[in-house]
Amino acid sequence: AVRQVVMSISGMTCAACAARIEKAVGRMEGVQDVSVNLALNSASLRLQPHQITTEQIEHKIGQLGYSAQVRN
Ligand code: 9UX
Repeated sequence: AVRQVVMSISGMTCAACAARIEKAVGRMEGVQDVSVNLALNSASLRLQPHQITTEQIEHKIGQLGYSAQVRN
């Protein structure tokens, strides 16, 4: 099964910020696809729920110096 998730991200100020997040999150086990939209302050992800949690992704983005939370 695949879970489609949208996250709100704060703290991005340039295109390289979005690229950093895409690269780091895209390397995580269980992330099938990630696309970060700088203008919308959001990320769209496809996850394998048995391999990764949204909390792990939020934590990773936090380590990079941004803040992320799942958008409901
Ligand atoms: Mo450019 Mo985005 O230095 O932090 S990567 S502002």
